[in-house]
Amino acid sequence: MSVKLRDLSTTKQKFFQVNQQISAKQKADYFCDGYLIIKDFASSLECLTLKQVIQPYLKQGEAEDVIFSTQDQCHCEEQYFLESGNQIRCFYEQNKRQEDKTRAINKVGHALHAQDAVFKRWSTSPNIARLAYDLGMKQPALIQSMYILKQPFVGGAVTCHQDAAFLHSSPITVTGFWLALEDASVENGCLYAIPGGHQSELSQRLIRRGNKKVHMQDLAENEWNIKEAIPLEVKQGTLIVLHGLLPHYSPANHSSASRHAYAIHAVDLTSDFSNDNWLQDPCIERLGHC
Ligand SMILES: O=C(O)CCC(=O)C(=O)O
Repeated sequence: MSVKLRDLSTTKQKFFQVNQQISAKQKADYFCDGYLIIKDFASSLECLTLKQVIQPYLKQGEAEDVIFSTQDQCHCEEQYFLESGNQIRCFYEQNKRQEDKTRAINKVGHALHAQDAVFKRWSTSPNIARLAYDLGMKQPALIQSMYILKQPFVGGAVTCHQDAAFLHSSPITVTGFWLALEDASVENGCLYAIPGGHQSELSQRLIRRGNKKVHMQDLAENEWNIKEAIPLEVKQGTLIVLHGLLPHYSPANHSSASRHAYAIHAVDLTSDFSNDNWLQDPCIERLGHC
């Protein structure tokens, strides 16, 4: 019997496995290391569903040829990128081959959490909400989402960064929830992070001036040593929570296995979201208390 996954996610059948509250030890680990790894956060059905629901967006063929590269940030000058904060748009790898566009998609962003019913349901689930409150957020709200494909052989590197460089607020509250939709290993470009690196200052900020201009501004000397980064190899369904000041990156994928992930970013609405962030007019999805 073939299963219609999209239907499954909207019927009464259980789409989410229900997760427990995190323990005091997990919370302490998060504040010590700047990240928290939660195994089996999502079921294989949830992962499969999200992987299926993304497919039509990859095939829609309307995507402009905008490359997403953290090496030179050239995408940042493009209106297609700047206006994607409340849209669902595809971005390409730097070394894409013209004849096979779908296989060269780097990521889909930045409002799946609001503009697609299934992604919205997963992103705003009580599991994510509970986690955000458990980690001390007072009024957590999702503002950005990305489906990252890291496709075989072409999946590019993401340079070392702190998420607060892109989603800045005073005080800094941005928190990333990164779900492995496929196993992530050293071979296919898993995340790397510097344990405890979130205790360093914010080193850069992507600043937007007006409608067209964005630039990366250096704020402080990098205090972190990238050699201290460790690979976060995880299985499908694992969630990695990332503190907004944690330096993290992922190398290119030179293997034959893809490394799909879904990342959502929340801020605390009690903090002031900086009005010179690249992301303006985001889709805000508040996470309810549960
Ligand atoms: O998935 C990746 O390779 C990078 C993701 C990332 O940097 C993020 O979600 O902040």
